[in-house]
Amino acid sequence: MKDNQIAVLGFGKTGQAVLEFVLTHEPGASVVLFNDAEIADRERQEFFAKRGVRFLIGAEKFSELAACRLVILSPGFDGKLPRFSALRMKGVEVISEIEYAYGLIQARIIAVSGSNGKSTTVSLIHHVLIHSGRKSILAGNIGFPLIARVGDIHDDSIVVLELSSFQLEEIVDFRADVAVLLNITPDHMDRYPSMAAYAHAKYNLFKNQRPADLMVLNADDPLLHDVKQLGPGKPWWFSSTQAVADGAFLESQGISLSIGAEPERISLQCNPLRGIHNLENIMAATLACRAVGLTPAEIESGLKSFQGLPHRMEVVGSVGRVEFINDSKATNVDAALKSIASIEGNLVVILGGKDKGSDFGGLEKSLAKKARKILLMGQAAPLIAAQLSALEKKLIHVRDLNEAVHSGYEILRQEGGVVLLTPACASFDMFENFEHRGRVFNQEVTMLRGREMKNG
Ligand code: UMA
Repeated sequence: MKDNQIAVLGFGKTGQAVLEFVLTHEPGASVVLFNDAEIADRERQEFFAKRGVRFLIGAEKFSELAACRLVILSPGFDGKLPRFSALRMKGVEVISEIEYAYGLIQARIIAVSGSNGKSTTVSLIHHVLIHSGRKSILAGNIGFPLIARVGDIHDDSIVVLELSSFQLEEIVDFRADVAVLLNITPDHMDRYPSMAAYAHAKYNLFKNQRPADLMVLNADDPLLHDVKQLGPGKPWWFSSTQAVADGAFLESQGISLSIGAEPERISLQCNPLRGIHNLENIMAATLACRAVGLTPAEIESGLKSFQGLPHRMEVVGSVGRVEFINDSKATNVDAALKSIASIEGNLVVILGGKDKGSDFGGLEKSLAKKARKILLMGQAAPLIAAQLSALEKKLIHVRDLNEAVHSGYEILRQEGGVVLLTPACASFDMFENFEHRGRVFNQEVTMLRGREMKNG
């Protein structure tokens, strides 16, 4: 890239990791950073500007990218938009961060996608691999850009990569030895014109696989049945409802595996994760670990010591008889449905945030059956209220998480029960991200507990 111009798009986690990489590894290139919005973090901007990065801020500066040889996209950028076709027409190479980083590594890759459960599944796989002494590198949508981990990856490493549909849209050569697709349910309908377009982005996970590679697929998801359309890899299935050949299924407090000559079994007696959806994640993780050579005993031992992740059905604690659960990562309707289904007894649900073009009517049946009250907050609150108008008597509008935590507590303090934060929305209307929203929820619960203890 000597004497050429490289553009990095986006000044978030990904863009900054790509900047670090190109500044170190492409010393002869001139580097520009493009961002549509103003950059809030002036200190970081200054840090990179001092190292020679030229900043192009604002959509009107996009045309200047035509002078670049290479443009590297952060996942938030939609590469299908006409402004990118125009760049490509001018001969500029436009690639995603994942594709750029993939070109630099040789190790085996386990890639995981799906509308829900990705982060839990990659964390499980990574945990079990490390527990059994393998060199696992965790990266991707879970929060660690792949490019930032390239220097740590050796030929004998196993890269465990969480991929979102955004990251899969721009796949050209990327190939995973083991590709896991957990489920496809509506999400990001503000970015895709249809469910078919969203599913198609997910199917890219398989497109470069070879016949010896593995596809790990949910047998209960009709959008994953047409294996021939998905790719040439060998399918292994998992199911929480039926026995499957070539895969994993549930059987008396454990997982049965039917992938070799002899059936195998993994006990789930010490499973720390709630809900059927997590059993699916565990089965998918088990198959991925089996695919890279771990024994059932190694997998069982690793699973036992997995702690779960923050902001995913995280039990924050109890105040009196009220338990608070933080599922801030449930940013779509399907994820919220699964969380609600996994809780028994009195329930108050906190919904709302930034809408992504969702159909909240999908929650009606489950909420009618299980929720005592539904607390609505954020930008999407009026829309959710309109779509759940049949449940009007259960709906309460709250200003913020502080009010939600206090109202939930007051509603349940006599009889006891669970207050569940499962927003079914993105967080960006009120918070930096879902982690920030989850942390605020946890803090509010801690403060409430302190106040109640003081009051005796
Ligand atoms: N930006 C523009 N124009 C655009 C889009 C974004 O200028 O059209 C700028 C923003 O102003 C900002 C930067 O780009 O400065 C943000 O880039 P980004 O949206 O790609 O976010 P990153 O911080 O790089 O984080 C991304 C993923 N975010 C998204 O896909 C939206 C993170 O996933 C991921 O952890 C990280 O890369 C590391 O791989 C988060 C996410 O919400 C968790 N993912 C979605 C999901 O899970 O549903 C897909």
